[in-house]
Amino acid sequence: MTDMKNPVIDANMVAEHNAQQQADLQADYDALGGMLARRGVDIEKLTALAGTFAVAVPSWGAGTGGTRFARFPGRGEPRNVFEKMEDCAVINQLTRATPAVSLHFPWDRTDDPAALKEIADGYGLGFDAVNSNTFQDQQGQDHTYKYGSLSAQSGAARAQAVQHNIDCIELGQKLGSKALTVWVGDGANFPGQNNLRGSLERYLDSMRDIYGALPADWNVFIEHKLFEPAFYATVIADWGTSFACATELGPKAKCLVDLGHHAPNTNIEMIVARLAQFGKLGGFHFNDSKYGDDDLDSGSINPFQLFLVFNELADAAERAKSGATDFNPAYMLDQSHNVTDPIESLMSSAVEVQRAFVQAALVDRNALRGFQESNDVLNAAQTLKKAYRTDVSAILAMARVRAGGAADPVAAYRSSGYRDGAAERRPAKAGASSSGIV
Ligand code: RM4
Ligand code: MN
Ligand code: MN
Repeated sequence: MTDMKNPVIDANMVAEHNAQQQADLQADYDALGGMLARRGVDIEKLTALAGTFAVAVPSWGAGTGGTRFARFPGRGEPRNVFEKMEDCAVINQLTRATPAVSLHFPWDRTDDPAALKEIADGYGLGFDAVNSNTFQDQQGQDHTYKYGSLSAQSGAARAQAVQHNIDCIELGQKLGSKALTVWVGDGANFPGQNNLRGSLERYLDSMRDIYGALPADWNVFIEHKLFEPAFYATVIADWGTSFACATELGPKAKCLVDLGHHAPNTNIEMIVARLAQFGKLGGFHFNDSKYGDDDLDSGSINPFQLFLVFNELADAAERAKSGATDFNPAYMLDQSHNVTDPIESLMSSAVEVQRAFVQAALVDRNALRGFQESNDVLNAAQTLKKAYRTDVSAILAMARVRAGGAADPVAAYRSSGYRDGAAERRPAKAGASSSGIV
């Protein structure tokens, strides 16, 4: 983990917070350690593993989101990418699980990438995948995306969208990113609006141009989403289309799974297993959802699903290890916060994803294989449940404290008064929507 030259929250304050929690944490940790030892599990190994976990924070998550109806701005919201980085630094300082930021252009565009990189370095932050945005028109652009971008009928709109993605790659290169994530809202709202096959052919042509501009050590992640803003037929609606496109494009193209981008009840862990099996799992946008692309905090609705996703990831990692192959999907959050403090929500989500990662490591894989081979269905299911039901909170807290983070990140954040300070330093700009999705 990169270290923090410029901590945003006073390090003594974090140490004091941890000192207050120390006795309780140690007692919980020892009790859990004893229980795990009886199962033949060494708690120290799990704590060390927890310390290796990292998930990138979406810059856009630092602002308040909004819905189709309204946006209620929060206090002290970041007004530019530098302020977003400051908030992201707080998240990583306290959780020690979010050492990289995923930027979104042009929302985060800067004319001075060197300055941005320097600030990030000071906070000990790196940059994960950069995201392009051709789902809304930008000020001063020549051609509208109203009827699509990479798949638009208009060749000029397509060329403009391709160029924007190439600009994102160039900016990302200056910042040290190694991947571009492409999500397009392209699609149709009415039957007959688009030729379904023609749209995908145009999309692929555009993506070939973007793929051709990728540096040798870069990947492009294709993000699928069932619907919205296109309500009848979305061009990249599902993992099958994403997989077909990634395969067409070549080895540097992979699929990105955003947990909220599927029909309710979809077996997302199976999609993960399929993509991993065929070497096309590029990464994740973690969040949670009840109905659609709700962008709720990770683990807030269906933590068991998150665990089952990580169970597949642990299985894939084990297979990769024994086959001496690489398996390294990118982990990112993608959330929108309407009623909570974004910093608190992002910290909680990072911890929930880390929790699922550690719980998945607790699955007794040999036992599971045995129950599967002997068709002992009940015990196979119970093997997963046993890991999922284990409260690993003390492991996560201990890993944080040992890495210099906070035993309880939300409590430490609240007592730091960071939000009050931000509200003073960052008065809202009249009429500006600042950050957030709407
Ligand atoms: C989309 C998708 C993208 C994100 C935008 C803001 O639904 O999830 O990943 O960049 O929202
Ligand atoms: Mn997403
Ligand atoms: Mn989304």
